[in-house]
Amino acid sequence: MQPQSCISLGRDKLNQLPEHIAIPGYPVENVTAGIVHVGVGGFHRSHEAMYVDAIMEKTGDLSWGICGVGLREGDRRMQGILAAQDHLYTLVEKHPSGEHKARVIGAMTDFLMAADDPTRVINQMASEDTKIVSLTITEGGYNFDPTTGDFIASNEDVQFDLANPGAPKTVFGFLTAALKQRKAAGQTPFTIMSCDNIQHNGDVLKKMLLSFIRLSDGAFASWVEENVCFPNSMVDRITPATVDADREKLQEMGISDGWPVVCEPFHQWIIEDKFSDTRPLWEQVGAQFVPDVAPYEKLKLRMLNAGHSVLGLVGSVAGLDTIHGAMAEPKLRALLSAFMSLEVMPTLDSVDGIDVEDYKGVLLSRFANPYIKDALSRICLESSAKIPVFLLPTVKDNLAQNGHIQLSALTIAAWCYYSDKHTSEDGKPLQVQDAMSEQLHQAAANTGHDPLSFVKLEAVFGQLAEVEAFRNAYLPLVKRVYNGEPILDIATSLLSL
Ligand code: CS2
Repeated sequence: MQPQSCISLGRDKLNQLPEHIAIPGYPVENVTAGIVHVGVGGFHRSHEAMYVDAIMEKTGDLSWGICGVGLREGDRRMQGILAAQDHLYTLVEKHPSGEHKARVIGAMTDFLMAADDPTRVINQMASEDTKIVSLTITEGGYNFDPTTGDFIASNEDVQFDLANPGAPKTVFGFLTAALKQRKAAGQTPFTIMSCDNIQHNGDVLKKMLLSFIRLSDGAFASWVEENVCFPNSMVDRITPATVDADREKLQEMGISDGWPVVCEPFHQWIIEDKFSDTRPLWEQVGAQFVPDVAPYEKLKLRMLNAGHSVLGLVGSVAGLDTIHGAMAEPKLRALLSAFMSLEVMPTLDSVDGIDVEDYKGVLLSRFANPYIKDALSRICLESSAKIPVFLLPTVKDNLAQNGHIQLSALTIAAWCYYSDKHTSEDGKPLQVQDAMSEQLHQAAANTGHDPLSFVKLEAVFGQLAEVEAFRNAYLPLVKRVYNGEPILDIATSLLSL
């Protein structure tokens, strides 16, 4: 039940909130949108929107607000809830000490559902006030073939957009329509900024968008290529899915918020300083602008994201539920630590100002924060889009330099078991949410007849199954997992070799 002193979040109630909840010091009603963001999930709200809120607080320049856009029907619930609270929401940082720091974020001006009014979304992007269109559309949203890196032109929605350029469905259709308007009006185009966990995320986005545009208009593609900037960036902040307990905790703190965001205190944003037009001075609130983001991206994707996948896949098969729970299991923590040191670190490039050993130490303590309660199910969802980006590049580099691959191979064997059985080794049901779940399941279910069946799935693994050194590492491990040897014992045996 809502305690009497609990205030429902809304612009006119901000001043009534208890003191321990920080509120914007700027007039939220005066914020105007300079950014359109596609894919408003927890991560966007804990990261870019937080930086926007911070820069508005610091400088008083209120022209960098964010108009959110939802492309998927699944976004409608959040859109409705945020609209009802004037697009305000609470960001709760959970510190390892147990302290919860709450702040209302005033960065968002609006949230449009693209399917309801595609023209409005196109016009919003095309408006001269929009300097940046940013995206968090997940690794799978870029529509590239993970083995060739090429744009998948046969995708149904892509074909739809080619036939219906005025009412598109994909992000590529919207960006194209809006950029065409900007060009026709003789205006400077907006910057297109990817905030997804993909190596060279800006370059990949540029390649995909240009491939899409070339399908209908080669000359316009050349204009986009010459005039639009797509900065690469490394984004980082662990943001678990919001659960009811988070809403209840906020009610105890005196605020009723339909969809708060919870996250760790740590945040990092490293951006290539390459913008088509002006940009917020995010360096004044902790972001770092650098000429080359690649080594930072590589470090983060291979250490943090792949580290998460190791804990997620091996931990789920071992019957664990959360990242901090996995870290509390000494065998799994040792596996993760060895994975980072033996398999990832030898493939990294040196990064200015970062000591990789220190980076690893910080990561291990971030993962161990017991208040974050990051579910392994969140980590494991859409693994078919994540593993080729997070883990397989490390395996390929190690194969090329005769490096260590066993711990990666064990993680892939765990993923095979997970995809086949949809349960942990002790029979606990595991949630499977993956665009390729059917193909993964079929390939994995054939392991009894052909132990390489899972890794022969070329759409995910390319030609990996043909590499002898990989087969030699993987085969005994997948057999041991299927023979019922506890996965954490297998991990331990690999570490003591
Ligand atoms: C996670 C990321 O989705 C995943 O598998 O590794 O969401 C991770 O928590 C963020 O990238 C942290 O910055």
